[in-house]
Amino acid sequence: MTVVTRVLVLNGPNLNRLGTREPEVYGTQTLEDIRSMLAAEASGVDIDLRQTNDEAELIGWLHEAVDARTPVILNPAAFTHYSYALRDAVALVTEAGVPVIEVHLSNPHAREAFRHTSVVSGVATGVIAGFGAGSYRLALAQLVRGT
Ligand code: CA2
Repeated sequence: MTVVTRVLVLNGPNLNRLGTREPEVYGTQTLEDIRSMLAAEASGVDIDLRQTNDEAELIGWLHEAVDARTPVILNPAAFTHYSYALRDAVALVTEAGVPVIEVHLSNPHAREAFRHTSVVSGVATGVIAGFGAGSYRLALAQLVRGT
């Protein structure tokens, strides 16, 4: 069994605004709150949480993950629904045997029709959605403990 010492927690567009609006959909926690919660739960695991509004930067981080064989928790935000470039980058990582767990704060299937499609899910290792910041916690537990 591989011991996980570092996890990349990658977040897509607009998630830097988390905690500032639509708390009924996304909760009140900021990304920094989520980072500290994950770090507190997994001592000995380096939680490298990043956010970008730039598709190319997000893809570059996935290339970094495959090169370093670092497991990934990914909230692709709106890229989820249409970015084939992001899908291809996720496939590069998972096909190399490095896990990528797709997470969502909300449950996209309970929302507008355009959110019902994820072009990423088919190449992700797994998907966790609808539990607010808990989606990230569940993903981390799976990566670190396999539970
Ligand atoms: O539920 C999720 O985590 C989403 O990935 C969030 C995306 C949305 O496009 C996906 O369908 C589902 C939206 C991220 C925008 O985040 C904000 C949060 C609070 C305030 C403003 C933006």
